[in-house]
Amino acid sequence: MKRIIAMCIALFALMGAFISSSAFAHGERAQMPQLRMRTVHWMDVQVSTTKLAVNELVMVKGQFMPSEYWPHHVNSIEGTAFLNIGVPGPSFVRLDSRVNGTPMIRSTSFNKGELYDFEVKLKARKPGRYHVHPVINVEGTGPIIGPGIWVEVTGNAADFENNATTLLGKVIDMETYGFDNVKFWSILWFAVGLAWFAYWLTKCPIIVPRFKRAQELGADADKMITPIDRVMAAVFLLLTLSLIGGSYLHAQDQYPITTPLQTGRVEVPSLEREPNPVSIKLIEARYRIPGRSFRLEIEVTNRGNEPVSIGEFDAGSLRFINSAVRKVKPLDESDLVAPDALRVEGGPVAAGETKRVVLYADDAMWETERMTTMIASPDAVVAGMLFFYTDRGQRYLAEFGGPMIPVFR
Ligand SMILES: [Cu+2]
Repeated sequence: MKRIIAMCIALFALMGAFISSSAFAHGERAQMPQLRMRTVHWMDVQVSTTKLAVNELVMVKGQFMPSEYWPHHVNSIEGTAFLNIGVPGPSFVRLDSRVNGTPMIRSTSFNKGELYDFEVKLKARKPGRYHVHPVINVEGTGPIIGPGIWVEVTGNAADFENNATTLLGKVIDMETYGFDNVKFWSILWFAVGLAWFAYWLTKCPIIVPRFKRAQELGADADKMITPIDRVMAAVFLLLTLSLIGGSYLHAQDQYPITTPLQTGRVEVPSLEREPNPVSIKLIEARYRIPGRSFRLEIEVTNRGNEPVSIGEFDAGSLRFINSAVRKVKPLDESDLVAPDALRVEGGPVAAGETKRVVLYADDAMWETERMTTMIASPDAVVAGMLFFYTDRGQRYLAEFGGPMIPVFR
């Protein structure tokens, strides 16, 4: 017996440890590596401030590119998609969100391989420390989560203000608007239902004995319903119908102008961008498990008139930086950037040149961010983004994708 109790205690302690350690993350690591690598590439995600008070604003900005290697078994972003923010609970309100300058109040669709600028304006609602992520919700697929940045909100939740002006010029408080009405109708219908239930509870017999009696009476079971029961039923019916009809007329009278909830879609226009002179072809991708090392062999073609060097390799929101080309500092302790983890063999690619380049992205992040489960997938296709830089700092993006071969020794 004592042993069983001890085992139970140990089990609960283990569960507690598991729950408390997983409470810090919120799903970014749980998503399959293939989904993280082959859905949306996020770039330059930043926040305008990491510390603000309740009622103050923060902008979340950056770029994203839907992958050309979007998995076939997952609904495409070219269907229906919606730009959102992932934070725990209603800790912010979204005042505005835009993609390529177009308001994102409604759903849209995005093209694979196209680069988009996004920005979301948030107002702090509750004090706390939040990991703020941009998110694209894709119909039939779910949320595709971008990199998170810690934002701290100070102040008092009671001071939060969120007023809006209706199309008729009335200023309303969004925190409480219509809440009394919701309370009133919820309580009223609950009371009506309860009264109907209570009436039948006064009848004898009730529930199972009544059911048995009805079985016994067979075709004559209707005789159990008395004339008073019928009168009460009519009263309840009349009361319900007149409440619905009367409140409908009252609402029509009080709010003569209403608009339905808007569900139409919006189109996002493409932006004019400088032509990209860099193109790449994947020769081979290998992931060596013992070394947590991703080896990529590619053929780079540079059609521009300046040499380009590879400065960054991104896969599934993990960033591996070639410190010889650029210096990057992590934004905070959870920023998934390895400032010196990308080794490039083959050097810069000269103007007009086509050459083979081998990259090594070696870091424990593959393991800690649970990307290594990519070897367990029946569809071992990976994708990622390479950042090429000219000497004057101009950046060109090139996506790679294809099968990955695991190396176990
Ligand atoms: Cu997070």
